[in-house]
Amino acid sequence: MKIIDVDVIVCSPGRNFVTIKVRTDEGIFGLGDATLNGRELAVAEYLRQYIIPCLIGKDPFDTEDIWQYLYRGVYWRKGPVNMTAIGAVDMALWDIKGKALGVPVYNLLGGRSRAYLDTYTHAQGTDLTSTLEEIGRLQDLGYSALRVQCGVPGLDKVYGVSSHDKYEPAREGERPVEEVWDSHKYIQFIPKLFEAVRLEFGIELRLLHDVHHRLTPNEAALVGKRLEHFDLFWLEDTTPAENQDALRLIRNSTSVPLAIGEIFNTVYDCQSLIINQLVDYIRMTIAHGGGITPMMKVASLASLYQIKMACHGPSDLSPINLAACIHFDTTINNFGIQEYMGYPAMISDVFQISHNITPGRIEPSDTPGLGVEVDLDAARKYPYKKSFLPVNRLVDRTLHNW
Ligand code: CS2
Ligand code: MG
Repeated sequence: MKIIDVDVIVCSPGRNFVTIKVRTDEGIFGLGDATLNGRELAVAEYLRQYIIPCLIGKDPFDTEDIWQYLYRGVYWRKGPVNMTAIGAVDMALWDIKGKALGVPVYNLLGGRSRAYLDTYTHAQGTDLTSTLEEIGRLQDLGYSALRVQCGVPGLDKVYGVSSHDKYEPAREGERPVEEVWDSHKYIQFIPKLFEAVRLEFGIELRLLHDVHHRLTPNEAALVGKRLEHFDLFWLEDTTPAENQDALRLIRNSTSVPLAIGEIFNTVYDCQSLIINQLVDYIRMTIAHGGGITPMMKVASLASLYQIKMACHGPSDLSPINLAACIHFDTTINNFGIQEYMGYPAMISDVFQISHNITPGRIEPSDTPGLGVEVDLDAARKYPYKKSFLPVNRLVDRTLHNW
């Protein structure tokens, strides 16, 4: 079998997605998600100019060699644009292999390690009362694991609490909006939030929280200690992800479970975190981390240290990335939990997923390949809309991490 052509489709059914369709001389095609929120066209053009010409004529079954060719053969390794492009190609090739052999991708990776996947979704509110209401609503729907984010008194807008809907805040426009942040106000408020949640809902609910890279190591250690007796499932991205050593200080100060990794692109970004056992969950994104091929290797390394994989699965990645997560999660032994936020309703005009998704749980289907369909005619009805993630500043306008 040979690759003969690759389409790059940029569409915006509720938000921007970049999709690739790898075509073969046998008529079988594979789908990959090349979405990088707020930088979509960079990946699309990188694929068109530099990656696709190198794929023509290659055998799509050679996933390992093609991955090495695209990663090591480039010399300028790593980087989110590059790794997202490689990730999309890798997903699409596994999709082709599965379809050609008539098996779901998880059967090519190691088969089923579990009957279903546990998921968590996002609970958010602008204040304590509305956050508690939202948790109650989601619990009634059947969710037993929730990421809880709440507006902080004195701050106009915080990460994870969307003003318009539940989806990630990439906003249309020619430049990013700016938000204002104050770590002190946040640190004072967050223990009160989890105290109220435990008082209202008891200890059964699995609770997660995302700090979104905003604290210093010492501030993160303090928050971790103050949250310890609320028994969190994890505390995510406490400090900027570039400094792996920061996790050592946090780890030595608190037993709160730590999760990190959504902006990592390669195993080298978490190598020292894993071998020094500084975290409990690796949250790499399959699309941004170079695809299924390298993620299997990350999972193997993490498994040596009882560290679990909990892939990033926000709504700013398409259902193709979600499907890649589902196959990966189904097969690895060290699966933690899968993030699932849901999608804007109109997404189903373009993407149809075969897996059975219910509140708190995903059952993988045995459809050959990844189990996702894309309607290209429908995609054309939703043209790309330039959008950016916000930029964050302190009250005195010093730039801070968003
Ligand atoms: C978030 C992400 O899902 C998460 O845990 O941290 O949604 C992140 O903000 C977005 O993917 C950014 O595009
Ligand atoms: Mg996160």
